[in-house]
Amino acid sequence: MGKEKIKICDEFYDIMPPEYRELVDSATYGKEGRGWKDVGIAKELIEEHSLCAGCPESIAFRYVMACLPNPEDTVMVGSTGCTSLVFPHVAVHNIHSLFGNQNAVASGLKRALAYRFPGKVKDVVVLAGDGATVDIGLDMTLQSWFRQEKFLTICFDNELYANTGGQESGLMQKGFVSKMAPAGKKFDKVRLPEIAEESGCHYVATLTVSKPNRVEKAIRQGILIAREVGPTYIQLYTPCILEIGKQAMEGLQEMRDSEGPNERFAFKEYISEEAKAYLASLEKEKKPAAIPSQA
Ligand SMILES: Cc1ncc(C[n+]2csc(CCOP(=O)(O)OP(=O)(O)O)c2C)c(N)n1
Ligand code: SF4
Repeated sequence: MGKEKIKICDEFYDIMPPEYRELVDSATYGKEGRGWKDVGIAKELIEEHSLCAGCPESIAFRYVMACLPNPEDTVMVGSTGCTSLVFPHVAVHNIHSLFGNQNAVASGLKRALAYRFPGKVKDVVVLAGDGATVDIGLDMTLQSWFRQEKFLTICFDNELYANTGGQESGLMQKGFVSKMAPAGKKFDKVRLPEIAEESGCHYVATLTVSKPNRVEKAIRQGILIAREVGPTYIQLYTPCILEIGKQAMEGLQEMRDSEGPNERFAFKEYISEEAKAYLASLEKEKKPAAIPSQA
């Protein structure tokens, strides 16, 4: 949604619903310097959602939306799961793909956009749960990285299949017992960030969504590097508070507890040499889409 696309003509301005006028007047799209700080102010950054109350996926989604460097020319590709409940509320072009197929769909889409709009920046961002990314969609995820497809893959890692009641996923912790996996997970959490690095991703980050500055920087870097260099991957811990038995207000603390230096979501970042050189060139040119400096 761009400001030009939602502009209200002067003749109708006074009869438009106040909510719509507010949406248009306070829209951040097209503005320089937009970012996570706009969450809670701008309606297009997901005012309402149909996730469980307090689900960390909702704030993660808002940060992603607020941090897209080029929202009007971005297409998001989603997959079935709790994440897909938010897409109907998202003011960005988006495609719902068959469960697990998201990276295959994004590959074709990115190539088609490059062909159809030569010389224009069109970003593609995949956003899916761990079941879709690591289990059922792993083949499509890996093959897109092997082919060096130029888009960012974001995994909302809640360490299980939340939307279907809590089945075991490859990203579940060893020993964890969920409603639909009563025997407990028998092996360690699959190390997808390491696999992403070995599979040709040029930027890989693992983090929770407890620190918005850090999330913003990761999302921007992931998109800019994917645009020019090659595939990128971000794994965000968005705990399913329902499955781990937490209250709506306890998601943030759960993320803080899981990101200590020796915890499984300690902040980790990998940047390939090619991507480092590209980021340095952006910094030198001081491009408007530059990355925020605070980590
Ligand atoms: C092809 C296909 N297989 C299976 C399903 C059933 N299904 C719907 S949501 C879901 C789990 C999603 O888990 P995950 O990707 O981890 O996302 P979450 O709900 O945890 O955010 C499954 C297996 C489906 N809809 N389509
Ligand atoms: S089931 Fe879990 S992941 Fe899904 S919306 Fe509820 S809290 Fe969030």
